[in-house]
Amino acid sequence: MATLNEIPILKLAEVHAKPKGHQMSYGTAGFRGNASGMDHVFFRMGMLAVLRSKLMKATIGVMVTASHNPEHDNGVKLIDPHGEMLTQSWEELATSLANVTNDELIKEMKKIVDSQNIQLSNEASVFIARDTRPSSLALSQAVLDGATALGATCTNYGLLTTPQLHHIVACYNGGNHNVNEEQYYQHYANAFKALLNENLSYLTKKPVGSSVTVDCANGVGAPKLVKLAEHIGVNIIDIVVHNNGQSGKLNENCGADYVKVQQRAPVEGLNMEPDHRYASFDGDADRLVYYTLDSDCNFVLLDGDKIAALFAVYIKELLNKADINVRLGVVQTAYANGSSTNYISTEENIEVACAQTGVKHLHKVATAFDIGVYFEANGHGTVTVKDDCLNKIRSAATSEEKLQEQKLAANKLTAFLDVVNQTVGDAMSDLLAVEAILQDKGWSIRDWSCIYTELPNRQAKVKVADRTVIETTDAERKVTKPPALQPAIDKVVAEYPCGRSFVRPSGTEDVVRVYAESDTQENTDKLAKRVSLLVYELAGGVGEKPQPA
Ligand code: G16
Repeated sequence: MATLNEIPILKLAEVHAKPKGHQMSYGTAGFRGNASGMDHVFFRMGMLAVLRSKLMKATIGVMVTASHNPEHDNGVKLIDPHGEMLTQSWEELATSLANVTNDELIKEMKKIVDSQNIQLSNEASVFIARDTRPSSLALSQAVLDGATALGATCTNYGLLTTPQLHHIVACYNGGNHNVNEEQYYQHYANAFKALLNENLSYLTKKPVGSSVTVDCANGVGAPKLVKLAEHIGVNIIDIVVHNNGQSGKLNENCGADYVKVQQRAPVEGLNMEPDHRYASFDGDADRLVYYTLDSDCNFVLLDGDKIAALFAVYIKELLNKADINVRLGVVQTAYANGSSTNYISTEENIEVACAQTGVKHLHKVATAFDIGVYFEANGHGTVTVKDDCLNKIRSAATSEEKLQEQKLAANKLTAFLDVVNQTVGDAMSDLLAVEAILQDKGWSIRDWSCIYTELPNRQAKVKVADRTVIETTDAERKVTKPPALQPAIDKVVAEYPCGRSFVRPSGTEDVVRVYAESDTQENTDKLAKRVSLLVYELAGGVGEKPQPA
């Protein structure tokens, strides 16, 4: 029976030694924190990926990125065989492995091998990629060291967006062993062109407007989006890349998180014009938000909620046209604007479910629907389709029992679903899907933004000594600990018309997040400030005290 090859593991573990007392836990999307002092975590996650690969008899992905976090942070996301996030039952194993001392490392690994009944003689394969952070190159080397210490075959893809690595892992495990970055571009470019040319008569229709300007957060999305656009062709899509990393810092005053949370455009040089389409990616290009200026030059944000509404209604219309009866649903989180939930569920009569923050949670709920559209308000999301549902749509496209118009709608829906990266939220593929829908509907960004009007909303962050003192329930909409906090929040919320507010500890940053919405922006800002103050006072706030508005 094969055993762990302890000597090379321990030698490399010395090189990637754990700083004394350093503790981390697997958060909303893997480990995240200040890059310095995290080297051992990456080394150990390389080893964990090998164990998972041996267990699943499949390739596992390891992405080195801290996504929307500041440039000095870094993080690691593990990708399971079908391109989904690491299964939750392994998050605890990851946390334990990251936190043991070097002396306990072998014992901990043996514990995982025994508890999961892993056959160490099985082959292992690990795919690795990284974002553009200055620390990412060295930290991806730590992952490689960990994976090779356990004898895995490793493929290092260098710079990729997170969704590109998800796509490559899923395709490879699905049997396409020629998959690579180039195949990603070919796949999405061809799918987009097929949707436009064959289904939307693009060449005979007027394009929806000018170019789309994309702020790539000075991250890895910039060079990758340029490549995707080249594969599609400038005569078909005109993408202007902004914040391409040549000068500014990653995610600093730009990117999807900045735009969503600050509700304003990136600081540097966009020179926005009314009704032009603008979009922002985050640091690893798995989030997308759109925005524009209205005719009075007010900033108008079209966030993940609006993308979800656009996708869901478009899919519903095509299902109706094709006379296909399947269960379509939208999955949101507590951050979803109340108006979006009302529009999708009441006005459009589409089922809506609420999940905990983190795409891993939304993805799971979405797959319970035949077609599940899931988006976090921050722009992270995609569409999932059950295999038998996809087959039903495909066969409707050629069925002799269907009318020509119904077949065309089914064909268009098949083509649309091909543009979407079903493994995970993907800013590039979501951008193509949005552009295609607007094209098909002949809609401007203003038409899209008018489908419903958001309730004014505000997000804030509060620093506390230990954010784990806050515990939540009901998809994070209610606080259970500290016990005095929820009644205090309820009391304040009741003072504001259409008021809603919740707080939750972040799983990617060392802060407590506060969300508030109500009838006016002024009231919303007051509500957010008052709830922030409650968190500060009742959950051990540190540093600057939030001041009432
Ligand atoms: C990650 C997760 C998202 C989550 C976000 C913020 O995004 O993938 O699902 O919404 O973190 O999480 P939290 O509020 O717990 O900090 P990303 O784009 O940073 O990977």
